[in-house]
Amino acid sequence: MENSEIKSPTYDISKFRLKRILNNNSVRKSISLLGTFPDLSETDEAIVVFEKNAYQESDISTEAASKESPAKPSYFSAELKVNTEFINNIYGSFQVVPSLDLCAVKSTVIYPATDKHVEKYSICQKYLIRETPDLYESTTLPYINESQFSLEWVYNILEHKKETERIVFEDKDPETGFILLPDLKWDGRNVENLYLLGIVHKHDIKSIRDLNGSHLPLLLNIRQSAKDEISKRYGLNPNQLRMYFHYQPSFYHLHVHINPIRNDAPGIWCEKSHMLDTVISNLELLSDYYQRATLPFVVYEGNKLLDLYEEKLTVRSVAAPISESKGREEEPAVESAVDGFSDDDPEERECKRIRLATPDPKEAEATAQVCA
Ligand code: M7G
Repeated sequence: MENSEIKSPTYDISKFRLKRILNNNSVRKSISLLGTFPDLSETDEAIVVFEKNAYQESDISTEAASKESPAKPSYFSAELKVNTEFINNIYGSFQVVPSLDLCAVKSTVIYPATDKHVEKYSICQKYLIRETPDLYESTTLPYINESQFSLEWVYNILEHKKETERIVFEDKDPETGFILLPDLKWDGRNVENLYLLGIVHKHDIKSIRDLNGSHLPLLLNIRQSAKDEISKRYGLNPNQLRMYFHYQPSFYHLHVHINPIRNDAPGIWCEKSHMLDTVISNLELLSDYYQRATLPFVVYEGNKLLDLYEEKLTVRSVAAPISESKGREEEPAVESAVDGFSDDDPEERECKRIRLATPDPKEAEATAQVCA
């Protein structure tokens, strides 16, 4: 929320009115919706995200309850409603509806949602930018300073105004301290898909780009203290944890993402994540590594930063049509790189480009690439 006056709006999720679907992810079993809460405002837009929860092992328990282990909700109970689709020989297909306790859907609401939120939750074309230190100073930094998500929720956590009861661990040292707590994305039920955030107390580190050798005590403290606490509290082996930063992050106040490596959490792709271990090692080798390095990052269609980069680099446009093999070279180029899409609607086209042309050799040297 851009408006710092807005503290905690109240809404009734059941009164949500859908305008359009922003993203329907069948792999993650999540759907992001844009709409309004008409009882509050006809104009303020809201985003509602529904995500089916992962299974907990206790959900499928078949053990009878005892004094030591009282009954927990399980699929295999008298409450299970079973609709048989077919049984053919040794194969059976069913739709089952478990007890109410097991039907919960994790829901996130952002209200009022800004255009930036709509962009973030929409499915869109993505591009890879290779950001040199100069490009960071001239293009990314001014953009971040002028247009970024509010950090109000972060300061609310650090100042113990919100989510206080969710804090898992805190080190209050102003230089090396941090707060460890569940990420908004974690359902909080299942250690299998545990997702914690380590938010630093220091206020002047926007992202890994600002990190230097003087921050090593902070980073080493986060690595050790978070591992110790997670091992103690959740029984997870510290060597099974993935600890990483995003570049670019959505929120420019340094925070570490932590989840188990056996779980493919959202946002762990190599084009977005920088392992805490690697960051520490880079800084140990070279104190100003992140002021000298070229850092790649992904930018989405619709983001103003992409337009700013487009003014300097060739990001969207590509020089030549696809030439799939040498044997096909005599075939006429049916489509130019820009026109090579069947959608007539230019807006649709922006978001649906699925073919990549081979860049001109000179362009291959350019500091931006188009990615699938
Ligand atoms: P990021 O790398 O800045 O952006 O991470 P990303 O969303 O592209 O990953 C910010 C992290 O903060 C994300 O994992 C969010 O799910 C999480 N997050 C965002 N908000 C608004 C909240 C919040 O209010 N509370 C908590 N606990 N986590 C949040």
